[in-house]
Amino acid sequence: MENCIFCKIAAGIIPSSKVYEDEKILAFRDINPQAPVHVLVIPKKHIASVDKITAENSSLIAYIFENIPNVAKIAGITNGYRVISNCGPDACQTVPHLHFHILGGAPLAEKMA
Ligand code: DGP
Repeated sequence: MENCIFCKIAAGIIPSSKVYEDEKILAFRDINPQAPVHVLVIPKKHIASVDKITAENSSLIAYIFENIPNVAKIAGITNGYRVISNCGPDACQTVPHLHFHILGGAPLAEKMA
């Protein structure tokens, strides 16, 4: 999708620090890490947010989750992690391309909001 920063990262137009890539998904390090390990996992196909998950695209979401344990392992996480997806303005979603934050590498805050 034109002017989508994560579509450009998925296409290799904008460089990223890649952790894992295959034909369907890309995992790369967040530019503004909020934990010692902070990786974003995205579908290469543009989906705007969790709010746009449907029966037609949910197999891709399942595929992302099937791969998250491996992404966390490759990223060096050994003692647990948090998976977050901000959806919409109240959740402070800043990039309107579905992404799952994987945060770990140290004990995280107990509160999520
Ligand atoms: P969210 O607020 O959930 O939409 O998170 C978007 C995240 O994307 C935020 O933590 C910073 C990250 N980010 C934004 N632009 C770039 C970029 O160009 N490269 C990388 N690696 N991360 C980015």
